[in-house]
Amino acid sequence: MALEVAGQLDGSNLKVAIVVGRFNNFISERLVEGALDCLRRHGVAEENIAVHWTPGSFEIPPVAARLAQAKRFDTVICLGTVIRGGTPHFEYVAAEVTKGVAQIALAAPIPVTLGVLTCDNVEQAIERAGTKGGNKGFDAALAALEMVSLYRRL
Ligand code: INI
Repeated sequence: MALEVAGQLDGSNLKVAIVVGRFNNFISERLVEGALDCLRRHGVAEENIAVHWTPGSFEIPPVAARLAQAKRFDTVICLGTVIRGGTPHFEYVAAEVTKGVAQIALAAPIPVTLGVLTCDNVEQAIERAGTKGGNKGFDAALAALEMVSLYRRL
């Protein structure tokens, strides 16, 4: 019988940092609500959750990097909303935030998860922020809880 190693979803006693870009606030706030809903429902205490707001998604990685090294949290959840506009700006912001969070996640001693939407239009973003596509903030929080548990079993 092979050894199977997988994480559990128990948030009690965990300290959780959320980093969220304020840009496209209407959507990003829904992602935060989804993440908070997930954390509360899995036993994370209100006083153990800290939400950090950045101006936009581009600024998420430097804040997440500091939080991931701060030894004050068990996991960092990155949330933001990047929506394509009429210029290539979207491509740069989307690439930097996803690449940046991935690099931090590889180097950090704690799990760092990605709930940053990269959408072609507002409708796609709404779909993923609490309507028919679920809530990617909730999903990123759930992944964070599972990864904390998994790291402790490695
Ligand atoms: N930031 C976002 O979070 N989403 C976007 O869609 C976006 N667009 O498309 O411009 C965006 N830009 C701001 C960027 O994240 C920085 O805050 C800004 O460039 C200042 O450094």
